[in-house]
Amino acid sequence: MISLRKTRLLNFTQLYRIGQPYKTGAVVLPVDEINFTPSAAIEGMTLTTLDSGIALTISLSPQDRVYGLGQTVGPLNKRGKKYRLYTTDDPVHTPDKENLYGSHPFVMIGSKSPYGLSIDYPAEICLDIGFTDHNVIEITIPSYDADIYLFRAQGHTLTFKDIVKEFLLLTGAPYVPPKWAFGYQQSRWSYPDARSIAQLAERFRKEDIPCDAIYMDIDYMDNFKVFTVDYNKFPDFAAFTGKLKQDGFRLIPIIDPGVKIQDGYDVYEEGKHKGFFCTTKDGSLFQAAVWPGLTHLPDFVNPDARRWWGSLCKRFLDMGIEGFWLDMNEPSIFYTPEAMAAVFDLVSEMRNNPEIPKRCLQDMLNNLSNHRSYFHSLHHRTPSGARISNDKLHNLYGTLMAEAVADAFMENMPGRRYFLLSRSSSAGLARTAAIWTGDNMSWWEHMLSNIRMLMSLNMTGIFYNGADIGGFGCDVSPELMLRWMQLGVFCPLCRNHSAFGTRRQEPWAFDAQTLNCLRDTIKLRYALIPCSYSEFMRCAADLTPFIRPVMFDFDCPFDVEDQFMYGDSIMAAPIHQPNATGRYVMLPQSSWLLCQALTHDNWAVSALPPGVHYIECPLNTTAFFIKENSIAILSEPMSYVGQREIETLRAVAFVTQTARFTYYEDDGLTYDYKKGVYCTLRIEITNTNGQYYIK
Ligand code: MIG
Repeated sequence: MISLRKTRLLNFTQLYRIGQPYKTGAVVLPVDEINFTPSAAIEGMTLTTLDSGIALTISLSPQDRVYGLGQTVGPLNKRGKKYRLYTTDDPVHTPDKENLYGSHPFVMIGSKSPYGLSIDYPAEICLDIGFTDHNVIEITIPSYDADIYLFRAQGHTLTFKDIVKEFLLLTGAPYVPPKWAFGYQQSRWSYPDARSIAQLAERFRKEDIPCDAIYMDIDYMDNFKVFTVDYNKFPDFAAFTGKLKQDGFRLIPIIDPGVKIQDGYDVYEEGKHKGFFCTTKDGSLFQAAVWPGLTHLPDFVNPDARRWWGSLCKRFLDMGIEGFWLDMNEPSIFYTPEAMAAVFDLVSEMRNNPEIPKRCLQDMLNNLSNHRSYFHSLHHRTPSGARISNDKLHNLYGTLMAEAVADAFMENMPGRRYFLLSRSSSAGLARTAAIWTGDNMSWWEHMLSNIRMLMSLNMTGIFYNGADIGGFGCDVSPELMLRWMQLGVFCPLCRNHSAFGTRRQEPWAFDAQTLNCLRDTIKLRYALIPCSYSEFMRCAADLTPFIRPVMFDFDCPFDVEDQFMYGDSIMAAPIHQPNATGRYVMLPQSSWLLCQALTHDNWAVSALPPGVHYIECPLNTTAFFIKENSIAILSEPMSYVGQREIETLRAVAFVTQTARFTYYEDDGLTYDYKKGVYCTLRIEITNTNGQYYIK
């Protein structure tokens, strides 16, 4: 018999505690100090004890939608698929995949009166959401210890937005990046040295393409040794960082967790000496092969190891770095020495025994990366000193790494906002960092994935996120690049990144016409920053998803998964299909102003009534909508955020009665806004019989 207790929290949360759950840190409320009362059942679901854990069964009505889960492949409405929340480095995001880099066990279920469910558990959770049986959700957890949060109001109807807000009250307010993070960002695996980065920066200014950040992928390091800079490539890194910052560019180096095993390498020596690396069950150091060759993985579960990692980050902060991207933190393991030895054994055996099918070797090689057995044998030390297998708290690794780095920023740049992207994430990451969605491909299908993940990630509190624009793997066509950049106008993180060996993706890597259109598109993004930033900051304070399904705001006759609200005034409807010169859109409830932007200040606008419409959108046009009685605010685009003071704001409004917008501005760099240091400008436009009044 498992122990089940319950309590009430916040406005409409019920916490069901099964056994003695591991303290994941996902929840910011002090739930351990609460008095629980015994419970016989979890309201609205069946709890079953299995041989190796528990199962929760929930029935679905035909019209129920299921939203959430943060970063997964597949539809926005999660119904009809199986998911496995176990963070993994899987670079091929095909529809069959059940897990990616993040784990966000939070779903909202329903249609007219939805309720929410969040599971606080640090390792594998399997969800069969109407896959085996269309009308049943079955969730299995391989443990007898977990916290189940139910968000369900008694006596009144909740909206999806209410539930997200309650979830964020529970897990913490979303991470807010510095304002420059709303600019365009350029990346590539890799810009290897100071010279190539300087040329890149110069080219942006020469081409008159705004840009705020340049990424440094793994090749900046000396032999992939984390926290080193190859000084042959960067003779004076601090001076280089400073010079770029003067020109309006932030440099963002990548940080991988694996520490190269090499005598004399200080990070390795110190980590080993202080016992900060993960071990095997018997306490010997665990070896994982990643980019540097054989490495040890830092034990981020240990708070002292986290502080140590933070102190290493300081080396970069002292050289002017204000942002990092954290890669490989699922954690990713290419192979272990033991697994490789087994490959060699098989190869020798095959030499002697031609009967062994070649497929055996093929299978073995295919299963080499991130084999589940590695995470069983990888061990951490909990704060109480006990050894625990990574498999039991697997999903926390990336989030704990991000926390270590965030703490270093907060300690060393007190009061200043930092920029932090993590690839892996779990509940709780949303308050310390942002994510990019990993290794997508230059496929049209992945634009649609990008759109859906924007919304699902916003539901879990990761408001600031984005995919590699243009696609990471494979070669991009100019058309796909351009359409994706048009989507990028409405992605909080607007970063063009591509893999080693693929076609170049910088804006000038294509023909002249594509270059011109990309420039216009990026400038449109910059012109909209006053609007985007005002809305983002408001949503972050209100705990309302910045990007959300149209169904969250309106009654829709049917669901649309490829349009989204971007704040309150704007609805994006990106083109995500090849050879399209337009698309169908669904305009819910009110009339909408169709904006067809050629450049930031050359738009055709027309009002459309509610319903389904086909809209024209040639390749050189970014199309989006302004809601009836709403305002969008624009400024002249700059070469980078904060280049000049904003002197003139332009309003594009669609007013049949009264429209309001609150323009928001702060220093963009500190947390002083939390102390009230910001200014707002309330803009109101009234239409009285065709006469417009502005105040
Ligand atoms: O094994 O650092 O998702 O953005 O360019 C690949 C090289 C490692 C994966 C990241 C990608 C990055 C790449 N990394």
